[in-house]
Amino acid sequence: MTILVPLLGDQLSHNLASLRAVTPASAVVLMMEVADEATYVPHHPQKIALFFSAMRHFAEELRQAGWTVDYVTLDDPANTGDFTGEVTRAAARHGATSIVTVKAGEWRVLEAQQAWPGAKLLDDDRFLCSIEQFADWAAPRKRMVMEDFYRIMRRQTGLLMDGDQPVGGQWNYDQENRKSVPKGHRFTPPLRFAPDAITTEVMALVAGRFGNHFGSIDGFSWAVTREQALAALADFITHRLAGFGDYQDAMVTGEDVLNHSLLAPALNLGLLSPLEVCQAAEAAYLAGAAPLNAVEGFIRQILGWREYVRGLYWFAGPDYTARNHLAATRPLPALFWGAPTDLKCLSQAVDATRRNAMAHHIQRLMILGNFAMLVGTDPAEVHRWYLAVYADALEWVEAPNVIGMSQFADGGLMATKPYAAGGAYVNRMSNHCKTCRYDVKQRTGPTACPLNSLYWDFLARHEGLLSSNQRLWRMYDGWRRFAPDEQVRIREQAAGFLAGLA
Ligand code: FAD
Ligand code: DLZ
Repeated sequence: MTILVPLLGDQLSHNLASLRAVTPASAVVLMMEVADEATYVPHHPQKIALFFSAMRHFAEELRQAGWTVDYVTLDDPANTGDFTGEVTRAAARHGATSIVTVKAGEWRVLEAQQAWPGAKLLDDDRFLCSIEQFADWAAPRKRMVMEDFYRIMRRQTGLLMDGDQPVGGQWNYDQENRKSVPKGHRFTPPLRFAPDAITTEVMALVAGRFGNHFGSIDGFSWAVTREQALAALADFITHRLAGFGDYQDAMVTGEDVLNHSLLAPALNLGLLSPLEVCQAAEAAYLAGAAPLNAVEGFIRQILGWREYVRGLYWFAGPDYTARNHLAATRPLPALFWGAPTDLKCLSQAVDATRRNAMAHHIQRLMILGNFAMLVGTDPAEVHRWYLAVYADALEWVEAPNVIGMSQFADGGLMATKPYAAGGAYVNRMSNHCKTCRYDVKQRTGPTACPLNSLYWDFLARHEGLLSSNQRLWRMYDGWRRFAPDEQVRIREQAAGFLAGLA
């Protein structure tokens, strides 16, 4: 009697529910590199290499722990190229009498799993809030406010709690977390991992098969094992957590990481658990090694945002990625795939994405997402781009952030207003404008920062839909204060830029 245990690339956790449900003596663990997963969007080569290398390392660890692992490599001539084909082949190969697997993290793959004959699908219990708990919380609400959810999670886990009250007397210290970076400030670089023999082999495979995808394979230095991920966590806690809050929303020319943790890929692959990461940050606070604004801000990202977007993804249903509240239809501008742009903020964010398969949160939200929304890009195209280019991109976490938070395509399910900004915001939060060819103070004219006219044009274009939003009142008041001929000039300026984009 053999039980087949298919284990997916983002299920690399030794305490996975399916591994707990069977014994090494009765089961064969199936891991599969399949072309479908590498190409359903054109993933960044570093992302594919990260998944394949981490999967191969995890398979070795399982074998050392006594499991029988059937690992199908991408270049296996018999590889069918998709999960269902490989599960069918493996079931026959091993004479499997049943299939036990953990539910996939996205609708597309879950639907495939549901068609595997007789498969027992187990809940993925590596999150702090179950899908059912989130739905119970969300269903009766008119608005799903993340901050309300976060407080429940703080009480549930006891993280940064003093009895029933938040440590320090406040739930949220965000107002202390918007500092700009002083000139000459030096950030401690993150711990990187040189490719070992397994990673090197995978990088060659990926370069050969997917070298035409956007992104550079050179410089790959991601953690590919739990041991490395724990080292990256310890390094972040020791060297960068203390400054995480202060410069959380800052952007600096030539600085890819600042004080961000770079832990999202390890968390999303399952190499780290969200609770252990939060507990490590809390311990640093309790030991006096990091201030409360930093630790609370960091824990909120994981305990709050990460759990919230996962709950929202499943609550919103499989058609969430097709939402298009603002009826935007423009194809994704070529600059997202590396075509030259004179906008310094955009070129910095796209170049970091190309080199690292990574950009930090404010680049994703307020530079790339903001630009895509202002120019009226089809949100489905924006969604596919983000899913392709980031090492941490899995649909359950990417889609709410893109469709909901950054494109306002869900009509306000997630965000209370569109995250729209002109050049003034970028100038306040970064030093990019100082070396940009455009003048951030100008709205019109040949050297005016395009973000300014695009911002006002966006508001004007969507006045019917957005002007009743209380949180946009001040912006629309600003727009109406322009003289009519200035409004015309601004919109002509935006139209000129948009015509150039097309
Ligand atoms: P840090 O800044 O160090 O934050 C710590 C951790 O908090 C992250 O590792 C992550 O696990 C979690 N986190 C922070 N913000 C969020 C958030 N908004 N939603 C969920 N978790 C969060 N995150 C992904 O993991 N995968 C994605 O595909 C993804 N796509 C995004 C797309 C857009 C448009 C935006 C605005 C955000 C997206 N995020 C995504 C959230 C966030 O930008 C990344 O988690 C973060 O940049 C990863 O870098 P880091 O590990 O250094 O994060
Ligand atoms: C992202 C990814 C890639 C590129 N390749 C594979 C793969 O070949 N095999 C695999 O098991 N997982 C891969 N993944 C991660 C999956 O896309 C992810 O597990 C599903 O999206 C889960 O829903």
